[in-house]
Amino acid sequence: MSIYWEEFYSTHAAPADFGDNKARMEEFTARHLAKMGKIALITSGGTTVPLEHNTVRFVDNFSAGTRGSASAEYFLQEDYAVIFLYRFKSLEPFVRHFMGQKFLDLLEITKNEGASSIQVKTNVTEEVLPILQQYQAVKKSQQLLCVGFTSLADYLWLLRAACELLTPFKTRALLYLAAAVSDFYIPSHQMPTHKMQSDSGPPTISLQLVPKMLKPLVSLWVPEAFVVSFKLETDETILISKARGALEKYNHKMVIANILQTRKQKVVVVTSNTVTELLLTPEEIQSDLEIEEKIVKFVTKSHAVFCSP
Ligand code: 9Z3
Repeated sequence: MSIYWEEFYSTHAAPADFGDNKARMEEFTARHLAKMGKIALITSGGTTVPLEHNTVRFVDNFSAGTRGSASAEYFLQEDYAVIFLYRFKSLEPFVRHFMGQKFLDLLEITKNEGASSIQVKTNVTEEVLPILQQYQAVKKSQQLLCVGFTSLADYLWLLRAACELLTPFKTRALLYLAAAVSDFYIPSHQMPTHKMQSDSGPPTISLQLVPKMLKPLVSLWVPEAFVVSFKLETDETILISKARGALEKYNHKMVIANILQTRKQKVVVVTSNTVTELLLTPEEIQSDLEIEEKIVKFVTKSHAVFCSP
């Protein structure tokens, strides 16, 4: 059984930090609206689906947030203001390059007259410098707002609020919906309050369909915006037909279709009258080119055509 999108919001309370995040997005959009530039809402990472109100366990998915965080950097390079709506603990723009042990491996300790100081190793300076410079420029110009979420409900509340704030940007708003949002969940009223107990035996968990928010998003929340959705499949034979089906159903501008295992090397961009394959050559992979650079170039070019009078 599936419910209508309105019912989701009337039966699932807004997250505790929703008011604060909404205020941050209001401030950001008000500032950028006056500048008359383009703005992108990028969604990134997976969503959790809690199995208990006091959540100990949840259903999750694979998404690392590479697509979203890398794309955010390329949109910033194209002079977009960016709202980056990301799953906490998934990758974030700029810092994604130096995750985990790699960060510590960039550093060395030097000693001078007994005093220790920390420096970036000379042989990696060239790697760190352009990223640090871009990060600092973006910070100074306040072109990037990162807003985190964890659960499916957190995400859906923030998504609607962000869309409503983008409405006044009209065609200058671009939505790039790269988050891997769960299709299934347990509605709030069917979830136990406390941690499920193993002495009650194995639980039977019945998941329901999440309402398709792309429908109100395109037709009601941001009707003039350039909306790009993503379609993930594991079966190559249904990928393009699924992408076409989504375009016909939701009537937005573009679907970027990808296969789980090859998503870092190849995507197919489907519009109402074109199908374009974007891929990395072995040489490009060798030289660490990212497919997101090609995707963002393609998308921003199409957005420019869409915006031009
Ligand atoms: C994607 O297809 C993204 O490209 C990935 C990126 C999630 C595969 P990573 O985060 O992976 O870099 O590890 N996102 C959308 C997937 C999705 O759930 N789409 C919905 C669907 O296919 C519709 S919006 O039905």
